[in-house]
Amino acid sequence: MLLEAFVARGLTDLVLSPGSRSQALALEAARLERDGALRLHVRIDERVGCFTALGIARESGAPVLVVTTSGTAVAELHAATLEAAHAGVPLVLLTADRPAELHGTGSNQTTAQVGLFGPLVPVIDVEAPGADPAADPDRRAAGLVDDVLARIARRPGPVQLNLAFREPLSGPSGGEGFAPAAAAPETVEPAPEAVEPAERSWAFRPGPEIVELAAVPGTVVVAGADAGAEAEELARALSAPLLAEVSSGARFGPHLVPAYRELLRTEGLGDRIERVVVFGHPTLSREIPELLRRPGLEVVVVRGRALEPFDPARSARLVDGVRATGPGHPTWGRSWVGRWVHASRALLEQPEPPAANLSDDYAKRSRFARAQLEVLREPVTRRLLVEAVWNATWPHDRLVLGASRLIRVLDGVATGRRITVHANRGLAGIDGTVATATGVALAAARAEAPGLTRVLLGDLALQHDVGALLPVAGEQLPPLQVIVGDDGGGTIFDGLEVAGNAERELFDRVMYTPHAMDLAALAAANGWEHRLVTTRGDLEAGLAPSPGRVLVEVRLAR
Ligand SMILES: Cc1ncc(C[n+]2csc(CCOP(=O)(O)OP(=O)(O)O)c2C)c(N)n1
Ligand SMILES: [Mg+2]
Repeated sequence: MLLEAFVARGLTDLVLSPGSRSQALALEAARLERDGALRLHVRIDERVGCFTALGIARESGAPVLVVTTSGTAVAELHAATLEAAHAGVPLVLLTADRPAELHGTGSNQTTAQVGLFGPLVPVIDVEAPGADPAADPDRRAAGLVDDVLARIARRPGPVQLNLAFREPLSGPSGGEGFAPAAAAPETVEPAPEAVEPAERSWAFRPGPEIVELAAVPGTVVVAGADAGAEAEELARALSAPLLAEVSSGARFGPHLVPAYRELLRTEGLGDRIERVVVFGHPTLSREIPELLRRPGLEVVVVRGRALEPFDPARSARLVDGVRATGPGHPTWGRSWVGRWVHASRALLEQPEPPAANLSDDYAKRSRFARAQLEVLREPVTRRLLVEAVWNATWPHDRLVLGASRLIRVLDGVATGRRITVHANRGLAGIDGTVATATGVALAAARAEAPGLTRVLLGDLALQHDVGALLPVAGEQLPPLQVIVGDDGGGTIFDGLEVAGNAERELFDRVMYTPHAMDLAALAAANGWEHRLVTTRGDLEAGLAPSPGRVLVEVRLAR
């Protein structure tokens, strides 16, 4: 009945891992799945499960339910839960627990689950029901659900509902434990905001503080992770260059400045900035935080879903939205934006590949053919790879980017494309990337969205999440293309100062951390198609869309 109440409020997806203490919830989930009321995803590893839930929630925008048993199972949720807390992604963690009388007695699989996730995650602790025959379980469940969803509406992110279950753990009605009669009243009474029966009562709504800004010279708009298309719109309205990260959802439009990092250090551009409007969570460059710390700068930060508004100097004006007053594109506006956009284009220009030669001269034609062949045989570079993935992604596709070096390479070169990009930049962990992408693909499949989900990550990030490659019996797993830039280890660290100072052998042992994975064997063991890409010529076929689960191994030089 608890899960039914969540379903009645519009939640559609539940990820669970098996266990004894949580059996009543699990069986209710299975029944709801059979009745077509719920999409159920079963994963043995709670860590994979929770990152999958995070991906579903990211793509669908709706909170996802996660069910675990007690003990270390709950701790496995921690990484994805912290990411969700920082990025403002809604999750409902239903963690089964032992009743109060078993705590502190050395009881099996019993630990301090309340407060486990720290101060960032609200927890509602629900004691196991007493023997009160007057308690109305349905009303109790509805009150709890309203409370959880009201908390998510106020502050998007994870909420833990810690549910104690007393033996017998499941009965003919599918278990009574989640209909708590003895719950502490202040935790189960619905908050005033919760009395909103409408579906999607959990939806994120920005606060009321909207500031009006006039277009003035020297303004730039910064779009960090999850900024959204709003940032692009405002850049046009304010006649401002748009410094949008690839994870922003705003990497497009006529004001986009892909080479923003270099230009922030360029005389006549970066040094002319007087005002910055920030959306989302910038994480991909050193230059943006440096910019925001400049003295004398006016900084307006738009609070979004993320836990912390991005304000490195602790001096920004925090608002819920920005509206432009007056006309965009005043006379100076075109030249201010134009200088940024043109300078960026010039910086990113690449030498053209040899042009087709239609000459009658055999020698000329064969020289051209040889040159072309040579180009196709070139080893894949990081830039080639990221550009190929970016350009293969269309508005109906989805791209998930891992926290490896490649997201930064892409951020330096990606030209404008209005595409759906997901990246776990709340805490920028290399963990859970494949599971997150699987969740994104699952949500897209459920919405019958066309197109393909691709995930681009490094070899260590893949190694961190091999559990997410496992096949799942009894479930239709969605098509997914996992593209691994394999440079043998963590080459992101080669760019750190320590790489030049430390002894190479020691550095490699503990930072580069070479791997010994055989990706073809890994793919075969888990039922994935394996494609190997070593040259520029292999890229197109390597990234070709297909309906299955494909692991694309792209060999990169260290
Ligand atoms: C969970 C977690 N552990 C460790 C790190 C630190 N870290 C950042 S990047 C990285 C290595 C990434 O290696 P790889 O995925 O191969 O990408 P590459 O840099 O080689 O392209 C590590 C360990 C992290 N961000 N998250
Ligand atoms: Mg690597």
